[in-house]
Amino acid sequence: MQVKFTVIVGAVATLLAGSAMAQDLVIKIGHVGPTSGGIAHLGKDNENGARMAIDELNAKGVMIGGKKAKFELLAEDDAGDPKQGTAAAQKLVDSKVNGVIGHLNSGTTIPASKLYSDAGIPQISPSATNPKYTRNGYKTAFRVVADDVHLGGTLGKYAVTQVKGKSIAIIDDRTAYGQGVAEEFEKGVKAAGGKTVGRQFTTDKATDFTAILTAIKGAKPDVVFFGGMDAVAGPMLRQMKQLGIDAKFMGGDGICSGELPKLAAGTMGDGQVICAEAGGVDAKDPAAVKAMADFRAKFKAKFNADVQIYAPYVYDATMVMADAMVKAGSADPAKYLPVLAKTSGYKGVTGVIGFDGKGDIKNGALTLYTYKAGAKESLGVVR
Ligand code: ABU
Repeated sequence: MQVKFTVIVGAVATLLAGSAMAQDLVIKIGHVGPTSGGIAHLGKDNENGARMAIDELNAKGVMIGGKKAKFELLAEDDAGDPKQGTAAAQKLVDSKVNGVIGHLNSGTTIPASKLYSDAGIPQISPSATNPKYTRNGYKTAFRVVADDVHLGGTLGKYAVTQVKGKSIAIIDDRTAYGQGVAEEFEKGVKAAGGKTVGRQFTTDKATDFTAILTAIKGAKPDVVFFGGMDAVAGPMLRQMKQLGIDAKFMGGDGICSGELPKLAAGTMGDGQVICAEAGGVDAKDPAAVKAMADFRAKFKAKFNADVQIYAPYVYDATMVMADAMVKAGSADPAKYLPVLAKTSGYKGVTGVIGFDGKGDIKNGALTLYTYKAGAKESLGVVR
């Protein structure tokens, strides 16, 4: 009799546990970045930022609308290619994801944003800086970083007023990001009264820059600005050294990685490179500095890798999306999207996050960096 009773109690407990599990709310978060190709190290950095947020949310046991949320990461590789970007986006739309974090590149983020908008799926890019992304009128498009108008314009002014560049050459890789940030940089140089002496173009897959660097050398620049990513900037720096071009080298967030010194194979002079991350925390705010330092330490412990550029922004973007779901009491995109759009004063590891009417971060920061002895060194935060 006792044995029978124990079996029945056990069966009821199993049924109850099963029913509780069935009550869990499964929330699919898509992430897209280039985890293959020349900037796979940046794509993996971003993807790990999302993984860290998802693992923490699940460990915390977040409740949404009275149900325990179980977050699942659907990670896609777009190789930084616009066509693969839209294919990855379609796959996530077909999988009925609740939201998307990504993509990494402007050239993939912009075309993908139409698909997410058509499907009503909120998208937060942690790193795409081309202004067009949030200027297409899509209510589903958000970003947690400053844009290229801010980034390129500030760097252009800095090249003239701080670096004291007298003859500034500009190269870009013809991508949505590279071309856009170079154009904004040129506007910034001109607005500050500076002079540009050469404009050259390459691609995001090129490895030989002899022809364009030789043309630039003839113009005797004291600053070379490159609109593009670190995988191209590194070999370009090597070839500048080989050709005897002794100029400062500037770029936007795409070159501002921990990997750049390795990609340049030790050819970067101390203080030669100046770049800007499209975000950052103010050194005068010790709590914010500590939060970022703690994030970097946790990231290193979890993935045995240092943050490259945007992992903390991906982490914050994922957390902001989850926060909107909690506040809305729903992971249904139609229900939490209006709450996400009203995000204001969210304290993340990358600073305070709120969105303006376009979906851009309000009061976005930039952090200027240089490299000394192969390590990134902050030159300060500007807004
Ligand atoms: N913002 C630099 C890297 C990503 C992009 O905008 O293409």
